[in-house]
Amino acid sequence: FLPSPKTAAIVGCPFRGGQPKLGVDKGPIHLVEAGLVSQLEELGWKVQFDGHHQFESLAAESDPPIGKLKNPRLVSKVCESVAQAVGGHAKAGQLPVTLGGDHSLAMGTISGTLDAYPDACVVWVDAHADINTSETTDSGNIHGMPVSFLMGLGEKYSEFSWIKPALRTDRIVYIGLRDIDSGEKRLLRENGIKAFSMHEVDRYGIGRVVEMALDHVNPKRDRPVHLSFDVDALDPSVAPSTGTPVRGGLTFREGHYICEAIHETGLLVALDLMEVNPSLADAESVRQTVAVGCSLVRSALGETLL
Ligand code: HAR
Ligand code: MN
Ligand code: MN
Ligand code: MN
Repeated sequence: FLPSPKTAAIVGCPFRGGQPKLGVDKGPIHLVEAGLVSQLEELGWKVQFDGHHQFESLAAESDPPIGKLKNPRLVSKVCESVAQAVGGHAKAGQLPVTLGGDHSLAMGTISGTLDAYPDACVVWVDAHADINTSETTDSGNIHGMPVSFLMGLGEKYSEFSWIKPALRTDRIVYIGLRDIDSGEKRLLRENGIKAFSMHEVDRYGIGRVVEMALDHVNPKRDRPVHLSFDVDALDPSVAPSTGTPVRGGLTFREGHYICEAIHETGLLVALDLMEVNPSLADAESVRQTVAVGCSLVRSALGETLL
């Protein structure tokens, strides 16, 4: 799908409004400072990076909760601007690499991808399903809800009316899940959404899981793929610096294998790397998490072991 020279556009999104913890807005800064741009250039990519996006001007004067939704106006405006950035890069034939920031940003990134590639499918790698609606959420944190907004599940709010419910329930597949709220389990079941939890990773191994995941969303291997990777999919021993770590996660290799296998399809058109929080855990854990983040992006963009 991408013309050569292959160009990646780094979309740095220092944003934390979809959840309450400080620091996740610093994730993209650390990833770029660790040398991500030159690492991708060494893989042969042209890399466009015109600085991190600035969202301050989008802050609403007052942003009280709407129902249970926290920071709704800010999250909506930020994601709308991210959708335009990602969609613009994708339409220009570039591969947007969005660095978060919290995972509410995926409302923007996936909207942008589907605007440029309406038949794209999504591989969502995460400990969490992020499919709560404003009705099912306990926390009110919108980073736990982007998938429901993209699908048009749950109540509609005029503040989010820019989002087209463009994501079909059969065009997303999850890998790595292990912390799903009961309301989310029901939404997954009722909508027939395919998910490979850590149980399936244990049972089948990551190789077969990725193959089965792609068989579900992309049986003929002809649809563009958007990979949305929440770093908390990895085990906390591998990626400790993240806001909602959950034990029992993907190993270093399992995480990288997913990225490598998706690269091998030749179908990747957009990538998110989300929820790196350099304010959580000690300096060595932060260094380790940022390094793993960079290395996942390199794998998705073609770095091989041999
Ligand atoms: N399910 C919980 C909620 O909705 C927690 C999910 C948020 N954590 C994430 N997203 N990092 O993947 O609040
Ligand atoms: Mn840009
Ligand atoms: Mn997530
Ligand atoms: Mn998560």
